[in-house]
Amino acid sequence: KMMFLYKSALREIETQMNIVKDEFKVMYNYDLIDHIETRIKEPKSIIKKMEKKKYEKTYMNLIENINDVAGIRIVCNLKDDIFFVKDLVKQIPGIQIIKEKDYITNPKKSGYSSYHIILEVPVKLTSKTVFVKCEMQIMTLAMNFWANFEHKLKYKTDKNINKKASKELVSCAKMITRFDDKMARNGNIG
Ligand code: 0O2
Repeated sequence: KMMFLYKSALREIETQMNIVKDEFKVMYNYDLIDHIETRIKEPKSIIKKMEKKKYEKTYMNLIENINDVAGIRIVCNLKDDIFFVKDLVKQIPGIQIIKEKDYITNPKKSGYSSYHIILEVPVKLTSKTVFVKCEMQIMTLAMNFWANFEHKLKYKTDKNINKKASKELVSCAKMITRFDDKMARNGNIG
C-alpha cells in the first residue's frame, strides 16, 4: 500500500514536470529540461540505507527518515537551468518543500554534483489527500553521465574502489564542472 502511494506521488510530479518541459519547448522554443527519469527505490536498497543510517527497520522510520523511496531526476542541458528549474518547482501549487541541498555550489567529496529537493506531493485519493515524500535531483546532462557511471562503479557495490580510481572520479567530476561552467558562459553569449 505504501509503494502505491510513492508510485502515485511520482506519477503526479512527473506529469507536472513534463508539462513544464513541454511548455518551454512549445511556448519559448527552449529545451529547459532535456529529460526526466523516475525510480522507486528497491526494497534491498531501502534496507541497506536504513542499516547504514542505523534506523530500526520500522515503517514509521521509513516514512519519516528515508526521503528518497520515490525519486525523480530532472536533467537539464545547462547549469543555469538547474537553478531556474528549482525556482519553478518551488512555485508549483500544492507542492511542499521539506529540505534543499545544493551540491552544485558545494559538490560532495566524491565529486557528485546536483541540486536536491525533498518535496511532499499531494496525492488525491477518493476520500482524502495524502502528502507523500519524493526526492528531486536536478542536474546537467554531463553530471547525469558522471553520476550514472560512478554509481555503477562504486555507489551500489559493497566493494571499495581503490584510492586511485576515486581520485580519478573526483578529477573527472571537476572537469565536468568546468565543462558545465564553460557551456553556461557560451550559452549566455549565444
Ligand atoms: P540510490 O541508489 O541512488 O537511491 P537525507 O537523509 O535526505 O538527508 P541522504 O539521502 O542520505 O540524505 O543523502 P544524499 O547525499 O542527499 O543522497 C541521496 C541520493 O543522492 C543518493 O541516494 C544518490 O542517488 C545520490 N547521491 C548522493 N551522493 C552520491 C554520490 O557520491 N554519487 C552518486 N552517483 N550519487 C550520489 P542513495 O540512496 O544513496 O542511492
